[in-house]
Formats: sequence, structure tokens, C-alpha cells
Amino acid sequence: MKKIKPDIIKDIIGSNIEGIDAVTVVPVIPLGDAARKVIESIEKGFVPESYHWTREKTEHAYRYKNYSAWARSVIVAAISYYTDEKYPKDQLTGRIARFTWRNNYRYLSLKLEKAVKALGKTLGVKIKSKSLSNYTSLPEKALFNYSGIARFGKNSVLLNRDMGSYFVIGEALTDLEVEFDRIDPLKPPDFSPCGECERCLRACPTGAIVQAGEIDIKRCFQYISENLILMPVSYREKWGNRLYGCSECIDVCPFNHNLDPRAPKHNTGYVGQGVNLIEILKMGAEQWERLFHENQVGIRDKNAILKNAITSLGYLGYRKSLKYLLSFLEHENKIIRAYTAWAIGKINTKTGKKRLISRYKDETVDSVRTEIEPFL
Ligand code: B12
Repeated sequence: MKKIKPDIIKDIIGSNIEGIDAVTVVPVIPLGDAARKVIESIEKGFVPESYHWTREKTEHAYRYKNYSAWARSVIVAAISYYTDEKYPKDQLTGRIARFTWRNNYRYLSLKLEKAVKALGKTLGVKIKSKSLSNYTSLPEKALFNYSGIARFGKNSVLLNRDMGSYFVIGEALTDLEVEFDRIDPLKPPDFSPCGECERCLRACPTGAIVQAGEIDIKRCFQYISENLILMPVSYREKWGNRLYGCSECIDVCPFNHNLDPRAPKHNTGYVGQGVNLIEILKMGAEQWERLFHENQVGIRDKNAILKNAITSLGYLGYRKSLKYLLSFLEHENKIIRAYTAWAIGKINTKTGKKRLISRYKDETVDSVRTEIEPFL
């Protein structure tokens, strides 16, 4: 089959699919430099063991191991998620980070599937393809950095002049043979958007940005909010009223100020800007499933989200939540018991103290006892 020019692909997608903010096509070429950086980060201990990322797996991913047998080109696309909706002012509404107000990953990968269909129809060819977004085993960020659509910022997130960094990315691997203009289209860019600015490094509540472009993932509140992890008390003191996610390092970025709220308010996995923290404690399985259906929050361990709500209530010292928190002192999960003990201690009431004393007598797990001790 004759090779297709990238501009033709972009034109066909542009005239058939609405709402993709940036699109281009790159060849399937190993991204060795970026893979080496990731491996260095793994070796420095910045990647949690639970991710099971090894040198070998990283090299495979950055060589498109699962796709290289047939994929010849990658259509890369980005959509903004910046709308004019605001975070709730009420502190009791546990905050959900902007990128998860809706499931933008799903929204984008569905658009990419449609884009490939439109291409096949217009070009009159059958295209083998795989559309993905937020797929761990692909070097998504490095791919976009090299594609020229966006560049790495010091917060390790990609920046684009029109969308700031409030955008998600996705890709359609295809078997289309494309006539690439440049011989080495993946040459690393020499442009860094950040200059001397280091606001993100200073804004991170836990100092997780260890140096420009490198995150100690285990310290990142986004990661902690996704997992049932016992974070240090010093982190809880900075937790705020988060229910899911953190985007401090993005919100302070000057590229994200005065942006055009261009993103569609679509319904795919819509959950909104936050949920009442007490409602989270009271919520049954069915309501939980309905609320978080199709949203990123819904794929997480419910206890991970519960611990976020409990930590927020402890942070806020919200007395009226005590009666709801007390039952969690008896929770079957020791991490939930630990956070609850801390939150009840912070709320600092006579009833709370009494219950902590009685829990301390029955508690057999050392890490939970340690949480109760400061409040006895
Ligand atoms: C795991 C993951 C996370 C983890 C780890 C984040 C991280 N920085 O690694 C956690 C849970 C913390 C997370 C958080 C967020 N995530 Co996330 N996440 C991913 C995921 C699935 C894998 C990323 C990964 O492999 N990380 C491992 C580390 C070791 O590698 P790395 O960050 O990719 O960077 C390494 C190399 O690329 C290289 N590198 C760095 N700079 C440069 C520069 C050049 C020139 C080169 C060649 C290489 C290079 O060095 C780094 C090693 O230190 C990607 C999807 C994907 N497949 O890429 C989404 C993804 C990165 N996440 C995304 C989003 C939106 C977020 C959040 C912004 C969400 C939010 N709360 O608002 C935060 C941002 C936090 C932050 N500052 O990074 C988007 C980012 C979109 C964008 N505009 O860049 C992605 C791309 C998903 C998507 N398809 O849109 N995420």
C-alpha cells in the first residue's frame, strides 16, 4: 500500500472527529533515552514496589514490545479537561482532582477509535489498530514529548502552550504505513518550557518533586490517594480535604493560569468536583458503584478512598463527624483503624478519648496501637 502523508491523516481526523485538541502521527520507534530515565528512577527507589516495574518491563514498554510486530505508526492525541467549573468552597465536600471530574481517558480513547474508523472509511483500507489512554505499558508522556505536541515540565507533566497541562493524552497504534517528513522525527526537543521557574517544586505538599522532572511517586499525594497506604502523620497534617487526587504542582504552574476553559462538559464517567465526606463514610456498596461507575475513582480499592475521607475529617477536626467515625475504629482493616484513631484523636473530644482508650485495650496490631498512644 502507498505510504500516507501525516497531514492527510490529521485532515481526515480533523474533519470527521470533533473535540480533539491536538493530534499528530509518529513512527513506532524505541524511546531509549526516556526508558533509561525511568530505569534510573526505579533504581533510586522512586517507583513503588507495588507497580512491579522492572528494567526489563520498562525496556519492553519503551520498545512497544506488545505491538511492534504489526504497529507501524502511532496517532497521538490530546484533549483538554479544563472547564469553567469550580472546586466546591464547602470544606466538607471532599475534593476530587480536576482530571477525574469525568473519565477523560475513556472519552479520548473512544474518540480515537472513531478516528481510526473514519480514516479506514475515507482511505478505503482496513486498519489494524489499538486505541489507548493512560495505559501503563506504553511510554505515553515520552511519546508526546517527542511528538512535539507537548513538552515535559519540571513537575513531570506535559505542557502545551494552548492547554497548559490540563490535558490528557491517548494514542492509536495502527498498521498504517506513513511517510514521515523528518528522518529522525523523534529527536529529543531542546526546548524546555519552564526556564528558571520552580513553583511546582515548592508547591508540592510532600516535596515529592525531588528534582526537575523527577517524582518520588511514593510521596505524591495523587499516588497516596489511590492506594491504601499508611502515610506519615506529617503528610496528614497537609492533606486538606482531599477525597481523590492532588494537582498542586499543576495548579501553581503559570502555563495553567488564564486558560481558555475549552473542554467539553461530557458525561463519560462524570462524578463532579467533590463528594460530601460524611456521605462517603455512610455510603453503601450499591450507591458507591452508581456514583463512581465509569470513573477512575471507582477502579480504586474502596478502603483507599475511605481512608482519604477519614484523613480529611481528621485534618478538618470536624466534631460532628465523630459519631460516624467511631464505628470505623472497629473496622476489619488495620489501616482504616489506624487513620480513624488519628482522626478521632485530632477531633479531640471526651467521647472520642474514651473510645480510643477502650480500643487501645482490645487492639492487637502494633501499628494501630502506636496511632492511639499520642491521644491517651
Ligand atoms: C503511573 C502514573 C502516575 C503516577 C506517577 C506519576 C509520575 N510522574 O510518574 C501518579 C499516580 C503519581 C500519577 C499522577 C498524576 N498523573 Co499520571 N500517569 C501515570 C502513568 C500511568 C505512567 C507514568 C509513568 O510511567 N511513570 C513512571 C515514571 C518513572 O516515569 P515518567 O514520569 O513517565 O517520567 C520519566 C521519563 O519520562 C523521563 N523524563 C522526564 N523528563 C523527561 C524529558 C525528556 C526529554 C525525556 C526524553 C525523558 C524524560 O524521566 C522520568 C523518570 O523520572 C501515565 C500514563 C503513561 N503510560 O505514561 C499517567 C499520566 C502521566 N498521568 C497523567 C495525569 C493527568 C496525572 C496527574 C496530573 C493527575 C492529577 N492529579 O491531576 C498527576 C500528576 C503528578 C505528577 N506531577 O506527575 C497524564 C499526564 C498528562 C499530561 N498532561 O502530561 C498521563 C500521561 C495519563 C494520560 N494518558 O493522560 N500518575
